[in-house]
Amino acid sequence: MIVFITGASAGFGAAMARIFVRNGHKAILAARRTDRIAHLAAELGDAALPVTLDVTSRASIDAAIAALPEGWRDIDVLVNNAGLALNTLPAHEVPLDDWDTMIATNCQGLVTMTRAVLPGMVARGSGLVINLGSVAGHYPYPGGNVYGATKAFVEQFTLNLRADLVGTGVRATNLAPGLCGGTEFSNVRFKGDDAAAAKVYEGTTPLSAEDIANTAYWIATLPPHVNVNSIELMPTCQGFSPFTIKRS
Ligand code: NDP
Ligand code: 8X3
Repeated sequence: MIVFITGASAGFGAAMARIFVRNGHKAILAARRTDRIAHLAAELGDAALPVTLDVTSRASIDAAIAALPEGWRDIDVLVNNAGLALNTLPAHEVPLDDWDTMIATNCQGLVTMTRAVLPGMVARGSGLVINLGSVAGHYPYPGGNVYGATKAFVEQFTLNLRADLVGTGVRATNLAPGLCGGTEFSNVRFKGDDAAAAKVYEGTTPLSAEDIANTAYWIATLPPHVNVNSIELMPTCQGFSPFTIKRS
């Protein structure tokens, strides 16, 4: 299989690249930080191809796809993993730029990548798009505002892809993890405040990037007649909140 992974420079994406390559597949490692994907490609050898890519730029996506060398163009699996949360401030205080960046990356970037890769899959009569959703797209929490909304978008877009793709042989999955540690996610969300990021995981055994990579690998290696529409994972230590009731 040829697997195109966005956000392969860290976290889930890097872990996915490792598991696919170690199991004999080829991985295209896409992200903005060229040095990070080059380093990972050096670790993984000839079966990994680093591609500098900013998913928020349609020109960057088009150029990256057009420049894929012979032997790397027939993408079997697209993992739309690049994404981020910024901030946990309430809706009336959070900088609008943070919302714009999340929408540009998690929604606009994801659909643009999908639109670029999908025609080839449909023409070949096979393929799989795995989109990284989140529990934040299923359950609201304070400060989740636009981040959660982008992930709800990801899930509905994935289901609507399924509606369009029935009969084409192309599959689509929304992969929605809960609390997951050991990635840069919270450092990005708290804008480099490592203490605040670490606090998120204090006293927990969160999911790991390897848990998510193993799940993506399992989805991708199911028989072609099986489509996982949506799958949600949480660490055992995570649960649900009761409704908030503000009493006077
Ligand atoms: P990380 O911050 O560790 O990795 C995010 C990746 O996205 C990086 O490789 C980053 O690469 C890439 N990225 C960000 N913006 C862009 C962009 N504009 N263009 C290309 N690549 C970009 O996060 P995780 O691995 O934890 O998260 C991966 C995905 O999973 C995200 O979509 C996240 O929302 C989702 N998720 C995470 C959870 C968690 O708790 N960790 C739980 C549920 C879902 P670079 O900066 O080099 O471009
Ligand atoms: C990441 C999980 O709970 O931090 O998508 O929103 S959470």
